[in-house]
Amino acid sequence: AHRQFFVGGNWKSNGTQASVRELIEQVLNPTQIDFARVQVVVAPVSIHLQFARSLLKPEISVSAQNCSLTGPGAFTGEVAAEQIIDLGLSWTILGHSERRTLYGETDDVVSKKVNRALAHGLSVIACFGENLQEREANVTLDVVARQLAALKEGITDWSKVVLAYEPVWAIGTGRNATPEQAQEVHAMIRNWLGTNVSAEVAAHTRVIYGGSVTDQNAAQLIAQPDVDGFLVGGASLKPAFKVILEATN
Ligand code: G2H
Repeated sequence: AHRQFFVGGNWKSNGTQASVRELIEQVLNPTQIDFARVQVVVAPVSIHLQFARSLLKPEISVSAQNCSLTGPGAFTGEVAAEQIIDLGLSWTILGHSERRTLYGETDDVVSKKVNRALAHGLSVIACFGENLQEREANVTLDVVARQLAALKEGITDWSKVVLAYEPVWAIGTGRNATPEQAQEVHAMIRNWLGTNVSAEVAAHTRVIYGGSVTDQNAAQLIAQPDVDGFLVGGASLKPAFKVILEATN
């Protein structure tokens, strides 16, 4: 099955209005991208969402980095799916490992957030992956299967979900998974989808890799049959992002 590649830029809690403008005007907008081959989505901090949207060319989508488990109301500091939709945006990242480890989001919370985001019309980049201790204990595939099973509980429309496999030991560490390590887990994810969801979902769902993707390793990673793109953190804030985007051409 042909799957459109997907490259996400997760800007995390970085940037100023000036740096966001520079990145968009000097790196993102000028890069020649075949949008029929690759879908490109960037995720600025929430207070930069509209600003980024106003500067980016229309083919590049803008995503939130998180979305509330609750609706609009008395929930100080939270941004609800309805408010992301109201900005004219259609994506959110959910379950990033930094949300899980630093802000206590459990598999169950992430699954419920995914469910609520989909119910309100958002598409979701759903993140998961094992930590170093789990990899060293050789339980990676069990951990990923557990995380996928929890996500599945919340997913009502797989066509609106991109799965982002992000091994925690590779995040922001400069230690990326090798192409073989990524392919092994991505193939297992696709196999899991075939067994536990459907052959069609297994064939069509984009499974992207995140964790220290750079201009140096992007081409080798994307060459793997089950790697459908990337969620890029640090390198998505730099001119290197252009090279990563071009790796999908
Ligand atoms: C993983 C990734 C983006 P980085 O968190 O989601 O970040 O590329 O900096 O490891």
